[in-house]
Order: sequence, then C-alpha cells, then structure tokens
Amino acid sequence: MNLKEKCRMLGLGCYGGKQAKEFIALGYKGDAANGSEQDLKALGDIPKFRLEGFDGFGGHRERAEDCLVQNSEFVNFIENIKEEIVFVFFGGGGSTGSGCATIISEMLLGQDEGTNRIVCPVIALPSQDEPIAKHRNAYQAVVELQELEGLGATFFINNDSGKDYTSLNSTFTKFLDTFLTNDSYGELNNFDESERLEMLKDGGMMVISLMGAKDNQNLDQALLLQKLTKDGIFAPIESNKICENIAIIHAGRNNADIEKDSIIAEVGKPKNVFEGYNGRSTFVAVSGLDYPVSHVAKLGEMAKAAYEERQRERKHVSKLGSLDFMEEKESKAIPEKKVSSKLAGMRKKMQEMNK
Ligand SMILES: Nc1nc2c(ncn2[C@@H]2O[C@H](COP(=O)(O)OP(=O)(O)OP(=O)(O)O)[C@@H](O)[C@H]2O)c(=O)[nH]1
Ligand SMILES: [Mg+2]
Repeated sequence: MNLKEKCRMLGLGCYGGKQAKEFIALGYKGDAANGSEQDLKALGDIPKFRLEGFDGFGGHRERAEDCLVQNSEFVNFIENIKEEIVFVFFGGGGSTGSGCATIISEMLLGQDEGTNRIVCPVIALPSQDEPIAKHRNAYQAVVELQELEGLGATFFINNDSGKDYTSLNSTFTKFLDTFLTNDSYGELNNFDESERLEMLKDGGMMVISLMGAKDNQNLDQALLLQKLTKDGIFAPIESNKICENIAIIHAGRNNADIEKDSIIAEVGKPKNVFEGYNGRSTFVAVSGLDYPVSHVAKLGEMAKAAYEERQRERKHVSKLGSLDFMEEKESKAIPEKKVSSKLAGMRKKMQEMNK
C-alpha cells in the first residue's frame, strides 16, 4: 500500500473544500464539509457534508462548537475515519473551516489510542490586505494548533504569495502529491516511504519546493532555497534554524544537483537528510521547523492595530446636531381652532345621545 492510499483529505469551509477537491481529482480519498449550500454546489460531484443550520459562521469561529453539536452525523463520520494519515485543509481567516479544524484535528488525534494516526493541518493564512477579522481568526487558529499535542506536520500557505488562489491551490497539490507519491529511484539511494512518514510525524511546520532546471541545464539553487524558506507559497520560516529532517530528490541521474550544505545553511542542522535521485524536477522538503511565529504575530499585530484605530475613531462618531432654527422658541399659546356651527351642533347631539 503506498502512502496515497493511507491518506484522507478533509476540506473544511470554502477553501478547504476547493483544496480537497484537487486531491480527490488525483484519486485520493477525501470529503468536503461546509454549511454553505452554494459553496458545496460549486465543488461539483465529490463526497460532501452539509453542516445543517450553519450557512457560514459570519466570521465567528466560536460557533464551531454549536455547529458540531448539532451535526452529529458529521461528527460520527469523523470519529469513524480509518485512514492513518489525515490532512485537514482550511482557511485560517474564515470561520467555518477555521473554527471546526482545530476541534476536528483534536478529535482525530484523540481517538483510536495506539494507532498513531498522523494529523496534518493545512492552513491558508490571509494576505496582509484582508480585513482584521480574518487576521484575528487566523491568529487564533494558529494559537489553538500550537496547543494540540501530537499533531503532525503543519503546512502554512501564505496568501500574500499570490492573488491567484487557483494557481496557489494547484501548486500546493503538486508539491504535496509529489511528496506522497514520487517513486523515482536511483542506484545510490532512495527517499522511501518510512522516511516520508517520519517527516509527516514531525510536529511543527513543513515546507516543500519543487523546481525544474533552467534551460534543462543547471538548477537555480539560490532561487529554489528562496522559494523554500522566504517567498514561496508557504509563510517565511523562522530564522532560528530549528528543523528535524530534510528530504531531497535530485533530478540528476545519480548525481546531486543541489548541495545539502546550502540547504542546511538556510534551515539549520537536521537530525537526518533523506536523499533520492532521478526525480523529474528537483524536490526539497524540510520538516520539524518552528511554527512561523513571526509571520503570524505580524497578522495578529495588524489586527490589533486596526482594532485600536477603529476604537479611537468611534470616539469621534459623527452625530447630527440640532439646527439653530429648530431651537427657535415656539409660542406656547395654541391658537383656538374655529369649529363650524354644524360640527358643534353634531357634537352636542352626540353628547346628548350618550347621556
Ligand atoms: N490559498 C487559498 N486561500 C483561500 C482560498 N479561498 C479562500 N481563502 C482564504 O480563506 C479565507 C476565508 O476562508 P473560507 O474558507 O472562505 O471561510 P469558511 O471556512 O467557508 O468560513 P465562513 O466565514 O463561515 O464562510 C480568506 O481569508 C482567504 O485568505 C483559496 O482557494 N486558496
Ligand atoms: Mg464559507
């Protein structure tokens, strides 16, 4: 059984569903869950769960608890997932996915004691120009992920790296699929399945880069490393040089097209370096990195600064004052209305009738 068959791809909320759909198209097992009928319809014919009564959480991650309580069929499904590796995709800035993902990851870790399930969250981090509620939600989701004991590798997609979500999603799909399924082999060494599992089990952040040689000649090593650690599809890694394992699949036939030491200089000294050969492109993955705390803290600070600015501005709320001419004193004396003799006569008659 290869790693692909051991995986389940779970997409929560709008982004989560789109990302899961890409893997399902490649033959992975997967499902999407969302309260929004429209979002689910847009995904076409893939396995899906409608979270009844919660057509979006309107920015409120905390509604996830109530939502899961009211959707026991979905909770039962989660509790009966049998796969050894579960990827949980969600937009950190949203609310349905962001709120449910941390609870569901914890559920997946907690059950089946002794089976060593590997749970790998994939969180899309909002770009800097998104509203503060998105930054706040993403920040909170990362805080909650940090608290989960035994979590596997976490992937932090950086939405600042491109406005085109479709291409961002398909690039990530290609990277992760290559990691899970690449079966190139060489005489010198191979990057095997147990080594891949080892890396998915490493808690902390994981990054991947995949690059073809320039003009089919030389690999631009510096560019590959820059994409891996600074401005690729993932959040920039911390500069503290903490990591667990490095994997390299060289594109060269039994010769190294990227130097190990140049990767180590960027990410730190690993416990182990797993190498393979004969890849179609050069592939590098690093696991066990610290969470990208500086990047996420920046999102949190931006949310805080924007919140404080809103509070300050609220003190200067514009209110309509009264206009001078409205304050002119009206004469208290109410002019007596003239009543016609007919009306007066009618009223007199009514009073007499009621006596
Ligand atoms: N990388 C990537 N990010 C996305 C994509 N779609 C949405 N996002 C990000 O996800 C965040 C919104 O999350 P959604 O998945 O739309 O939210 P949700 O889980 O459906 O939650 P609701 O607020 O209840 O609708 C945005 O702030 C974006 O940053 C996508 O296709 N790719
Ligand atoms: Mg939504």
